[in-house]
Amino acid sequence: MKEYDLKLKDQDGKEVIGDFKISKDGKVDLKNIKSGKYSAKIKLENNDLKNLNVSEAVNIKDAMLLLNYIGKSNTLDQDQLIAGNISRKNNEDNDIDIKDIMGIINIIGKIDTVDSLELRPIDQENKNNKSLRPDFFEVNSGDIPALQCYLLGDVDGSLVQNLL
Ligand SMILES: [Ca+2]
Ligand SMILES: [Ca+2]
Repeated sequence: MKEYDLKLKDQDGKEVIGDFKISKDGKVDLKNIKSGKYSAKIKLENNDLKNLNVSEAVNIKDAMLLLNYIGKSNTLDQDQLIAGNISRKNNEDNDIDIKDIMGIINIIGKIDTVDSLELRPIDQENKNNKSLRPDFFEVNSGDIPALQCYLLGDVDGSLVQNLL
């Protein structure tokens, strides 16, 4: 796997200036940032989008998973709920609804473009906790929690399995 650039934001949504990477073995190097809460995305370049087949990773299967979830004919696990929750009000909406399905349709129809992967902390102690993982993760003196990456819209995680 190649190295990817990370875009970091602090708790107030301000971009953190610096050169942050996710390394070939999937680790994030954040030695030089202050303790606090951050959110992170992996920035994808045009070449990455092609190499990772991002446009194929978000497809009608993902939309159907959400549709059936809303119709209560299937359940989704925590990872699938995070990846499916494209439409969020003020980053606080944890619900899956028709707007999230529209988000997927817009990606399929190339009305919206995907240019990044989301990173979320993995709650090791509460793996079965159904509440959604927060956007922000704590950094304490250089130590960062385990992070999982998601392509929003890729509900079944077909891309992320390829990437990590
Ligand atoms: Ca939503
Ligand atoms: Ca998919």
